[in-house]
Amino acid sequence: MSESKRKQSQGFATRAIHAAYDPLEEQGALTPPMHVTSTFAFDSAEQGAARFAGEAPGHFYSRISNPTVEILERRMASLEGAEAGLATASGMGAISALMWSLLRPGDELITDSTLYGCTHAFFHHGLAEFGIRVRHADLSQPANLEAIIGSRTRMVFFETPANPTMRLVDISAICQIAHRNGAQVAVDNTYATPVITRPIEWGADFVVHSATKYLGGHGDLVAGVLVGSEDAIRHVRLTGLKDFTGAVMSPFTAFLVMRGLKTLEIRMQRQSATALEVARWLEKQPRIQRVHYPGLESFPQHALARRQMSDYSGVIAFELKGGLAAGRELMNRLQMIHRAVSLGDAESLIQHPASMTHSILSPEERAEHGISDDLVRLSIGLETPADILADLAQALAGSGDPQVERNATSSASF
Ligand code: 3LM
Repeated sequence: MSESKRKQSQGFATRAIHAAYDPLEEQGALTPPMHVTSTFAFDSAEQGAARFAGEAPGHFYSRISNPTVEILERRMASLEGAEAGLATASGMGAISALMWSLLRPGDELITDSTLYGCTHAFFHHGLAEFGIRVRHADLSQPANLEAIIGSRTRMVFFETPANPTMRLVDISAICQIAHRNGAQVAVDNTYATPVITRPIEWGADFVVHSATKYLGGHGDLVAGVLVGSEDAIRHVRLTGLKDFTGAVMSPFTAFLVMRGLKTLEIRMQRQSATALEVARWLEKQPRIQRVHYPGLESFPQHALARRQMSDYSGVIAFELKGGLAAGRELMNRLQMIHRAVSLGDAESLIQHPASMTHSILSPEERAEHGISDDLVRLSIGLETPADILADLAQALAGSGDPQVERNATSSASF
């Protein structure tokens, strides 16, 4: 078997550790060296000109490409099953570089009605100001896309699972409708990661990530990744990234994300297993109104989850009886689980979407997008599962500790 054939057939975890890097080409250094440099010297003026013209390979300035960042880009392309990758300064950097590169005034973008708050703001309060028509529909029902897609629709964008409601979108069904109408599809795969869902395999043209979350996995960086076809990624690199946003990833961040990727598969397996256990437990608690987790048999799209996801990820959304006040009380009583936004870290994190990650939406927008004031989001970490359950149990029961009581009744944290 040839070297390249052997590498293509390697398993996910192997590629997450080895893809796109050979230590023997770097003096045996097991870990890819960090190329901490802004610029690259040329052999000759002619070589520099050829690199600028795209006629010769090689780096020339780290806002366009960097050898350390390139290893991560190629590794992520391998993991997502895409031709090429692009690393960015944040998840928002990846989404904005993509959209600024591909959309023109007069084009239409159709998004799912449930999106991360800042993505929603960028589309509906940002792009819409620049002559791009932005419309949204509940894409968990593909017929809704069929009803509004038109000749001006250039791009369809959604998250699956969606932040924060965990609602799923059938990637294959949406791609078929979009492609039939000449539109491309971009999927935000932050929640599932390529361990669980690989949207390109279901027909998507682009995948974006907030690498801040599971890919990095340790809550110590902000980063983004975009993957797609070779030609499209080159276009985004040379326009959206180089000229329009400049939202480039540093080599140090690339080093940290690659360190995270080495354990991505086992972290996703562990976090998914713990989340399923916690979701099942929460569902049985009398004070819990409803649990939204794709792995539960009660989840309305459980059949789609089983088809499209190989596991169910580590995020659970739920509502308590007693609404917002009860959710606030639960959050304030927790002793180990941190009250914090973001997700996918080793630490379990809990947050309140309406007043935190989705506070940029107006109350009317939140209502329209299915984000109730009662919803609480829990990102399951890598702690011992029994300790996560114990913390939730004591918080739900009420500890009676006067300090905790004070925290529980304080409104300061909202
Ligand atoms: C959050 N989310 O807590 P960055 N796409 C998805 C996301 O969840 C996010 C982004 C893109 C959260 C961040 S809220 C102030 C903290 C599905 C981020 C944006 O630019 O890397 O943060 O990614 O849900």
